Amino acid sequence: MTKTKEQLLNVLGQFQLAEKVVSAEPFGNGHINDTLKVTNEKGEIKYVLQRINHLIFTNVDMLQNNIHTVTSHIRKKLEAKGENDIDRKVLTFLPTKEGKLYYFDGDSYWRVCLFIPGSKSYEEVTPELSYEAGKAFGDFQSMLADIPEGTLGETIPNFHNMEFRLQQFHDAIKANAANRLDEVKDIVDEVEKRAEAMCIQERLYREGKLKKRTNHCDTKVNNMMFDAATDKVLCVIDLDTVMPGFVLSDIGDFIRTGANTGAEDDENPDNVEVNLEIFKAYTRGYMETARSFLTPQEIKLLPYGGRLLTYMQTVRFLTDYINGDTYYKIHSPKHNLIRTKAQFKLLQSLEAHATEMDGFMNQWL
Ligand code: GN1
Ligand code: MG
Repeated sequence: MTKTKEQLLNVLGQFQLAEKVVSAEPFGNGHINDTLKVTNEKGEIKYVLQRINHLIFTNVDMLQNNIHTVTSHIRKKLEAKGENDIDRKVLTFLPTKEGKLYYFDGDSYWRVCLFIPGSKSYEEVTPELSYEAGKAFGDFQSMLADIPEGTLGETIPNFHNMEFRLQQFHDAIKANAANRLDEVKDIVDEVEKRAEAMCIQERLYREGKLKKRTNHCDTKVNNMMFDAATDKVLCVIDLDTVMPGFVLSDIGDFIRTGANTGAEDDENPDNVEVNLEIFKAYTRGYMETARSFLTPQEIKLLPYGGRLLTYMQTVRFLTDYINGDTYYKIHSPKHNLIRTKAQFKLLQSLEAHATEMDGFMNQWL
């Protein structure tokens, strides 16, 4: 339900804000939650207001508790390192006047965090930004590596579990709810061909050869804030999917989103190729900060992570198309199919460069 300005200001009035705010306007371009920038009377952005998509994040209590645990943990680490400017290096969520981590207005769940002054975000990646992003996401994982098992919940159960995503895909095919199966037959076959090879992590986990770690699980370049003056990463944002899972998520999703010469939903698959410079720069940065906790087996698998997450996203977009577009926000009737084809083209390009990308890891083995 769209909210009027008065309703939004009323929601904001429920939180412990330090200053008067006058407007809340759409901000960024996430596919899941609604994000608004909140300005004061001088027109300065002071806060970020988000309406949580509770059809997707069904356990809002768990979600907000996870985020509270993660941000407090990082804050303590930064304090212990003697860092300054900590409010710009970790998100600060504001409690409601009743001291809760979110506000429920009868139909929507809301939360507010401080906007980080002097920061900017990027939608496009250069090798320099990619290296900085790799260091930052590796550092993020490394700071969270000592959160005891069982502390964080899975805010979306089995979020990056490939076997589970294939199960959902097969359920969608069986139901054929939108009658679209004929149209996507060829790409369904391509997905099936690769299914077994893409479930390595789940198998290794069952055999006790791979452990779960705390991952960000949405490592797009636009999920970090850069210092506008220095282009160094200040802070990792979009913490909804920080949860226990398999380690390849956080390199894989960056390769998928950052190391693509085209767009995630490029209408012309010819535009879509892997950009190896971006991959190498991210990997170098990531290895600088993540090496200390990675096992040799995980290091070896990192480029496979790019193939896996691209395959997973192909499966997720295709499943949503087959289901009749019930999950992702779409901007045109065939948007999910266009996304599927663009992701599949990226997967083919990653497969064509697999030997070179896998070989790049030898320097750390
Ligand atoms: C969603 O919210 P956003 O747009 O950053 C999705 C990711 C997908 C991505 C595809 C909770 O992320 O998993 O990779 O779209 N988030 C959720 O662009 O499903
Ligand atoms: Mg996001």
